[in-house]
Parts: sequence; structure tokens; C-alpha cells
Amino acid sequence: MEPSRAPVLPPDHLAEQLRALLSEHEGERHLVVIQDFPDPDAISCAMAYGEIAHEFGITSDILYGGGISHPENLALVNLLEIDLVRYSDDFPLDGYSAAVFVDNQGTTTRLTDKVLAKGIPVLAVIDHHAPQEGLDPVFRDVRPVGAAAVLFTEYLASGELLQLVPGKPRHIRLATALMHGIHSETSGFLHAGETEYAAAAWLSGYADHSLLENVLCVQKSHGTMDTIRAALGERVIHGGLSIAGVGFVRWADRDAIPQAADFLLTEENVRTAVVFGIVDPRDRRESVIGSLRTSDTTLSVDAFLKAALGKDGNGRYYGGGRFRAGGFEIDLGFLAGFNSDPAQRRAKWELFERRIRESLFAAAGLDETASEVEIGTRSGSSFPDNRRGGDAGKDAH
Ligand SMILES: [Mn+2]
Repeated sequence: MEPSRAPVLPPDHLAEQLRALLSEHEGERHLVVIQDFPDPDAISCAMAYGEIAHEFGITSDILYGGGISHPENLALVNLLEIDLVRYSDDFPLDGYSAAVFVDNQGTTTRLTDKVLAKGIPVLAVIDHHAPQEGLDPVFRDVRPVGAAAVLFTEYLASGELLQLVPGKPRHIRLATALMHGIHSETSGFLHAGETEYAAAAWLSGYADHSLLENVLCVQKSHGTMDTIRAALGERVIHGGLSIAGVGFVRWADRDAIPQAADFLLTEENVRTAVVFGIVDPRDRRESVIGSLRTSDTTLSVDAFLKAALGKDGNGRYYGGGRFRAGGFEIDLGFLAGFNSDPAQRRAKWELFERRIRESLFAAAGLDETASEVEIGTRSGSSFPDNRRGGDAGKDAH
């Protein structure tokens, strides 16, 4: 008996709809907007849109507003020769006929307002996160699959938009990138289901597996190792929840925070891990950035982080998430900015560390005093209740 196979095809003639739409836009120049801190899923989707659009004589530029520091992501970009453009204020937004948002719906990129202000029409939103308002695209494909790369794999498998040719270098790189996107977004297929496996199986006919190995086997930087060591030393575990404040983290080592959370999650009896630190970006304000990872399938990460950390003064939640992963960003507001006095830096850190840790344990319904591990000196409960800090964003790192 033939085993049943999940068809690698998008539902509702979405591929045909996209083909019809792109045919109407032949010869244009499009902007592909990805999240501020692009991950392999986002990068591979942007690459896939570029290749598909190319078939319609459309040129596209991939734009992001933050940074790429995760070594694996840098390896992906370098080894697969992907052109990404980091937005700066002198980037010319003129001359684009349309913008598309892939692996996001405009809420995890600071470029959305700039694109809308420039009057660039939003042609497509292709994403797998929970549906969000704010953009009104001509084409919308938002489905809860394990990676946005699955959606693009389905478009390719349909044969409606672009026929992949085995052995063609551009297509090898694209299939390898999408495979990496699915691999990374499902934690190495640990959280993959039939749909994700079927997409990966289809891609395996075109991908270069030794190239994928090169992307995956990147050593961790010294900064990442230091952050993981700090997380191990500072972690407080109670009721399966492991929380670690790692202090000040260099901008270049920002992606060490999710990697440290991944690492803490591997400890026995830990079901959820949260790691956070103060990051001082060069072009944005100093903020607390945190990552949550969980193996608890019953935990709604999004609801948990929203309940724990609340909203900023503009009504935006400090945190949010998706299945098994989430992140938060809390602007330091008036306390932002470098101070060379170690005592002041320490006091600032302790203020935020305590407040965030207490909020997380409280939202989890846990009384942390039962298992508290002392971290430095704390000066009682005289901290101000200041949770409103300005322009905080959220992204699922
Ligand atoms: Mn994604």
C-alpha cells in the first residue's frame, strides 16, 4: 500500500492568484521588507520572493531595519550569496512600485511606517504568525504553518510561479535557504509536522546538503559563550521556569540572548526558559531585550508575555510570541544611555532585572521566594513602578 503523502500545494489557488497579480506588475521594482532582526526563515522567504518575481521581470531589494549578528545567519547570507540591504536614513525609498512583507505583517519591522508614509502600495503579506492588523495588501497568505518558508515552498511546488531546475546554482541556493528556514524555525524539525516534513522532502530534491551543513555548523562566538555562561550563573529556577538576567550585552552579541534561552531549556525539569539583558544599540535607544523558549505545548507564549510585561505608553505590548518562542523589548526611557559609573550601571541593571523577573514569576503564578537564588545585592522594594518607557517593539526572537 502506498503511504499517504501530504500534498505540497497551497490551498485555494493561492499560487494562481499570486501569478495573476505578479503578471499585472511585470517590469516593476519591489521592496521586500523583513523583520528588523532577520532570521533564516525571513531571509529565505525574501530570497524566494526575489526569485519568483524575477520570472515576471520584477526586480526586488530585500530591506531590513535592524541587524544580523547571529553567526548562523551571517553564514547563511554569505554562503548563499544573498543580497540584503540594511536600512539607513539615506536609503532612497523612491522608485519602488510596491512593497511585500514576508515572514512578518509589518509589526516586527520599523520600516512599515516609512513605507506607508512614502505611499508605497503594499502588494502582498505572506506570513505564518498569528494574523495582525495594520496592513491592507492586495494578496494575503497568512497560515499557521511551522515556517513561512513552507508557504514559499508550496508556491514553488505548484509550478505556477517558477519551475525549479535541479542543479541550477540559483535554484540550489534558494532550495537550500528554504530548507534552512524550515529547519531553523522548527528547532531542527523537532517541532515539525506533516506539512513541514512534506515541504522539506520536496526541497531535498533541489537543495545542496553539504552547503546546508556548512551553514549549520558555525561555531559560537566568544560573546555568545560568555552570555551563556552568565545565564548559567544567574539563572533562577522555580516550577519548571528558568529565568536568567545576563546584565549588559554588547550590541554585536544580541543574538546570544535567544541562544542562551535555547541552552537553558535543555536543563532537566526546565520547561520554559527566559533570558534577558540590557543591549545598547548604536542607532536605537538602550533597551532590555529578552527571549523566551518553551517545550510546554500548553503555554500560550504570546498571552503569557503580554500578561507579564504589559504595554508601553503608546499602548503597544512589550512582548509577544508564537508557538514555543517569544521575545520582548523594553525601552529604558529616561534611564537609557551609557553611564561609565559602575555603581550606577549596576543599580540600573538591578532595577530592571528584579522587576522583570518578578513580573514573569508572578504571571506564571509562581512565588519565586521559595527558591530564590541571590544575585548580587538588592535594596528592598523601593523600586518605582515604571513600566512605561516609550517606543518598545516586539519580536519573536
Ligand atoms: Mn518565521
